[in-house]
Amino acid sequence: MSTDTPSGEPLQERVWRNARLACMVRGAADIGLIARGAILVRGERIAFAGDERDLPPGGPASRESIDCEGRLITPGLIDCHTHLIHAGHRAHEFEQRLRGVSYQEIAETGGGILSTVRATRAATTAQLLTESLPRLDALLAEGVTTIEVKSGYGLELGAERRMLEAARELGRLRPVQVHTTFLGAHAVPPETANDADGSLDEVARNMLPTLASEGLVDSVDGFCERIAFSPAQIARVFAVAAALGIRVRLHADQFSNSGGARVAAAHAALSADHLEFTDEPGVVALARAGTVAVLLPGAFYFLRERNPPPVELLRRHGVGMAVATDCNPGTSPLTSLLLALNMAATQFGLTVAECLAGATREAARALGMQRDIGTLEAGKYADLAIWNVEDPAELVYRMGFNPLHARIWRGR
Ligand code: DI6
Ligand code: FE
Repeated sequence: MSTDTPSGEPLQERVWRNARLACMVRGAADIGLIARGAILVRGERIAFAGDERDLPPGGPASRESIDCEGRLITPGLIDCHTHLIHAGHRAHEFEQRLRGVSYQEIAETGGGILSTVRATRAATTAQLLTESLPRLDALLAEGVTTIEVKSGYGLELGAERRMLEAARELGRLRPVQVHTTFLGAHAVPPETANDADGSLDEVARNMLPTLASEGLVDSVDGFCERIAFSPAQIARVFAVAAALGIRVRLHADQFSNSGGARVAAAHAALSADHLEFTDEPGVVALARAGTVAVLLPGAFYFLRERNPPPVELLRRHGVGMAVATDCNPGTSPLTSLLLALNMAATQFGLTVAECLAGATREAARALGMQRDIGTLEAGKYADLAIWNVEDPAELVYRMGFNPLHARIWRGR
């Protein structure tokens, strides 16, 4: 790793010392805790993370030292599944569901996703940013340093483009890494009525190649469900993504065992998300493909679901588990990743170590970004979250409390 800038100036060095480090390295015991650790950062990347006694000496006289006073440092948190960019809200549908109307009934009578599509299509990019920035700021306040943001409420080229451009703009307006995901296969748009295949043609043959050519697409997603698209229809979109060299992920088996996990695995998806109804063959397929299971307890909780994802099978077959907010106006209006971790523990039975890995190391893998983020290791970006907690378990245990002391993104 270079120690100088292109002009030959020594890179800025900072060391965070007198800290407990949750390194989150795969294979380490529990969370890889180092009791008295230090992190040396050179420029934007970690040069050393480990026991303070092993800290490389020397460095430029300008090396800045920060005494963490024994605080806990984790990798910056990663929210690997959000629909953060959208206009409007669906509080009225929330009240309908409290009166017993199901999510599926609302979707099948023109509400649900299509309600947010109408609001999002009517919004300018500036309006999308005005509505979305407060949600992003809430996540950043809890130590999130990388976020995935999906399209999927435009369902036509111009509006899908505005969503992805707004997502990219978030990363210019705030110190955060934004991973954009094209979700044109989210629902059948109103103008094509019930012609799912026709709308898929527009998604696969026009929207995806066009938006990918504009540099707006980091990965591709779809909603594989009876009220959305079939595995065969999803496979058509994924074939175009593969031809473009773009990785995929999938909303899979959320409300039924509709073959989502298997079609995700068959296309070497980075992640398969929700998975409440995935069966053991589906879990085995995910394990063989190295696909990460992204668990979304906010939607499970908010929809008052009763059938949790097969966590024990995922563990048994060695499928990595990430946890995310699924921040969206219909099934998970949640802007707290810490609360999502609490829900993953209380609703799905994940351990504290699994929850913390789920918002760091495994979330990085779900985004295909594990080379750069997700653990405290030399070579990774210096994305850090420094916490006022005595026990790391407090990060999962509390509900609605934010113990963040400081958030560091790319060393600053
Ligand atoms: N599953 C979900 O939970 C979200 N999208 C999806 O495919 C819900 C999106 C919405 O209801 O607005
Ligand atoms: Fe989602």
